[in-house]
Amino acid sequence: MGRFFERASLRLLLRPWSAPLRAGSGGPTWPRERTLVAVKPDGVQRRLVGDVIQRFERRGFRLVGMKMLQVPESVLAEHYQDLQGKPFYPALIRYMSSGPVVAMVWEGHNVVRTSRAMIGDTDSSEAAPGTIRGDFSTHVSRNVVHASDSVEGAQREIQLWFQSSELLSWADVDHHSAAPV
Ligand code: DAT
Ligand code: MG
Repeated sequence: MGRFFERASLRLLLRPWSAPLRAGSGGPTWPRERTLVAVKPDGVQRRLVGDVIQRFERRGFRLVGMKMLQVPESVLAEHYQDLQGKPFYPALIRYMSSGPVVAMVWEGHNVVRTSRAMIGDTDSSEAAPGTIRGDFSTHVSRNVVHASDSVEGAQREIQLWFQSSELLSWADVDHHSAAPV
């Protein structure tokens, strides 16, 4: 019996993060979608980190990784590889490496698509009020926040920015009925 539980919990620990999560017995299954969100240097300097986190928490997403870092240019070059050759690329790399960034991994149903809606249009002047960029940014080159734009892109970016040991899987506990320790 003990062996069984040992093996079961080992399986749980070793499950890759992209594997489907079974919610309760007979409940629905869905992939644990994750995305990379980063508060850019202008967002950190303007004290907007808390606001960004609050929006994702209130929406109901699960924070599974977070760190503050000065992003190396080599990481930014890979992160923005599709934009190499654009006239604004050198300025983008200079700006993104100019100060600390707060990088997060958020998890939840359709988190990639929903977080793109939450951050708003790339061009701040097109970003709807109520979105992060629509509320806090006036120029495309200082648009406060990054969020991955596809599920495949998110997987690539998360692997680029985070070690797997920096990502924590956790489950909700019913704190009202849990016995105090
Ligand atoms: P997003 O950040 O919405 O995914 P993107 O991937 O097209 O947008 O571009 C990455 C970043 O590059 C964007 O957040 C800000 C900068 N950028 C994009 N277009 C720009 C432009 N026309 N002028 C200056 N910076 C730009
Ligand atoms: Mg992008």
